[in-house]
Amino acid sequence: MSHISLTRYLIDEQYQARRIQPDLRLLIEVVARACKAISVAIGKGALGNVLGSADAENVQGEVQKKLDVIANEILLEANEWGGHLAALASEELEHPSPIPNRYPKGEYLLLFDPLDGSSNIDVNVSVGTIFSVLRCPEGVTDPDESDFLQPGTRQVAAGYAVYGPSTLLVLTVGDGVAVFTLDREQGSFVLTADRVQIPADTREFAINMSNQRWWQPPVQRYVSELVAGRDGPRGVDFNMRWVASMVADVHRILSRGGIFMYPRDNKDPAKAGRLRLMYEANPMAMIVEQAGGAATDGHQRLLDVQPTGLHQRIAVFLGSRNEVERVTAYHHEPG
Ligand code: AFP
Repeated sequence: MSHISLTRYLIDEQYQARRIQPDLRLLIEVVARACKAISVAIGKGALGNVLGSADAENVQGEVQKKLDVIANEILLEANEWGGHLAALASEELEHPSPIPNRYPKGEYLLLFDPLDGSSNIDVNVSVGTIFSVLRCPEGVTDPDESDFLQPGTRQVAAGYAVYGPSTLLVLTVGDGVAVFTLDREQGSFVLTADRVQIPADTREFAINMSNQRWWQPPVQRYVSELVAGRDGPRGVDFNMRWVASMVADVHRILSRGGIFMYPRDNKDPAKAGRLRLMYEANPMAMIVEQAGGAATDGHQRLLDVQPTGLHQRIAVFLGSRNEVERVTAYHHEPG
């Protein structure tokens, strides 16, 4: 079966579905090319002097891995000169990065987590890159952080690359979810699945159980029912997976269903959760909804949340619609 390329898919979305503008097509192709370069760097492993700590901390106060820095630099360099962006933001940078004055500017804002799951990189477990695309507000030529603070419903595109046994690019421009596999011989992403759908029901959940004692009551109830299995109120057994790379857990759910949870917990009451809204939760929520799933923060639809900070954290429940709706309903019950 001859697979169409990412470029052909984007051309069809531009001319047939009339869903995207040329600059957005260029943006996505640039990000895909950067993900190919990141995949090559990761693939070298210990042979490429890319593993281990970078002996530096990022804005989150987390020790950076060398590949966090490498992936961030690849994405920044690839995107600054093309003329498609007004500015970009990264998990690794405290403030948005402006487009240098020597380059033309465009109408889009790009946000990304350059290397998600970096605590897994040194043990050879799948990691990824997550990205989100917004429009720069009309008439704004030098966007600042406030121009990025748009709800997830304003995203014009979202995607992730997962660097696993194969390297995949998963993308939505609002017309369903497409999966591209990197053909390493050709050096190009080719379409291997389109209009992916997440089953509404599942018997598989993903959560870091070691935080259980700090969960709030609705999550305690929901997970204990899953663990009780056929002997409990659900009447069936469930399985658990936790890769601790969001891209890997979300891709499994996109592929066969499931529910992914990173709730807020009382371990650090000041933190609203671990995952970041703008460049982890929102892009994944757009993808999951485009695939027929659901995504909430336990109380409301994630894509409706009005951001208050570029690096704000939020609780995440996403995946098979019926399970996300159940655990969200538990948050709305009294007591
Ligand atoms: P790192 O990038 O620091 O490894 O964090 C990955 C992540 O943001 C997300 O990809 C995982 O789902 C989650 O954190 C794992 O968190 P725990 O290590 O607390 O399970």
